[in-house]
Amino acid sequence: MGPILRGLLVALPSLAIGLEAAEAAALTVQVVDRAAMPVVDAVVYAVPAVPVAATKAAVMAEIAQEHLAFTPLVTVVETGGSVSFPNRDTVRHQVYSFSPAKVFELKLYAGLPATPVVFDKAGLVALGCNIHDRMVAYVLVVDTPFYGKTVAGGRVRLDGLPPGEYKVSVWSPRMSAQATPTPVAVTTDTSLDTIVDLKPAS
Ligand SMILES: [Cu+2]
Repeated sequence: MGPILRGLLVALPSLAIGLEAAEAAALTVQVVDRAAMPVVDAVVYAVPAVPVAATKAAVMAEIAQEHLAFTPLVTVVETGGSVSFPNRDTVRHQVYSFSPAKVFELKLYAGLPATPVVFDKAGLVALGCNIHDRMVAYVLVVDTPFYGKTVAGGRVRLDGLPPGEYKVSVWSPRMSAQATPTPVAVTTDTSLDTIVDLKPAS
């Protein structure tokens, strides 16, 4: 066996390991409160230390108005994402936000407004309706394609994360304070448990 071939055989295993490590991983996060009860409908998002190219097509989010309420209460979009606001009630609504991340107003309307609203700045946007004071909803605009909302068990699975360092954040309107993002090194499929402080039930 010549020296060149021997060198190749030695190099091959390490090359294979290198390829494996580059595969995308999943991050599963469980969110519980101080009483260890699962928190559902919490937004979980992982911001990579090194920005990644878009891995999925942008989806148009929808916040409907039904029975004089916004549905869903919480929506998360990547920065630059759009949201449509179909009105499925028989009364008209006037949707607005005064939040610094997105100030806008949809003049009194019925049906589907012609253009969706683009959320081009990261941050929390609180929505209201000028006609119905009790209507409230939130759009959390995040600088990452890796986000989701917790379901039963307080769990959410974020897929397709390239290996690397991430800062994982949790947000819910039920939380009493903004939690500090948790640094997480993702190499293979990874799990993270987080505890959040909730506002007292009213
Ligand atoms: Cu309204």
